Amino acid sequence: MYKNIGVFLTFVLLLVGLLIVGCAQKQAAMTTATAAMNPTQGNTASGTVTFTKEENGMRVMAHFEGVPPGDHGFHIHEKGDCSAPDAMSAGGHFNPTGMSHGAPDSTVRHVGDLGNISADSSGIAHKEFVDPMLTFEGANSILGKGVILHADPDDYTSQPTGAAGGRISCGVIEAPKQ
Ligand SMILES: [Cu+2]
Ligand SMILES: [Zn+2]
Repeated sequence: MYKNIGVFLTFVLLLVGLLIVGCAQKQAAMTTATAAMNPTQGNTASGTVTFTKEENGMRVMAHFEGVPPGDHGFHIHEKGDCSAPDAMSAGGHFNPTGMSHGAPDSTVRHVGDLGNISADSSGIAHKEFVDPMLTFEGANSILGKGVILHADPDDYTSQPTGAAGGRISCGVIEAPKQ
């Protein structure tokens, strides 16, 4: 009898161990996601935005072409839906914490407020930075959300959008296919 309990306990411990290893592998796999950005109707801005989890936040690498020269508001929006010709289907700024709109380096901001991206005279826009608020887990998870590049600069002040104007490019944040 005593011997059987020993065997049983060993078996249970083995199962628990396997579960822990399995969960850890799932967590480790979720370190990167990508949004393929397509122009909205009447626009030409296309590109790729890659999100990579780091110790102090999320590294964001954005690359666009076909962008009118100058600054353009750049946000994560609440819906991963680019189906409308003007991308209004992506909804408002991603704001799970119920804050006001602001600059990316402000403590008062939407989680989705990623500031501006500047395009050069040939229409190329590139920006790489680490954002402390973005995550792939919990209520603040950006997975499945939309990414929008706007026609105008984000002034970091006007509510609730930063007065960034129309939406010239839209994409959905997706985990890589396994
Ligand atoms: Cu926006
Ligand atoms: Zn905002």
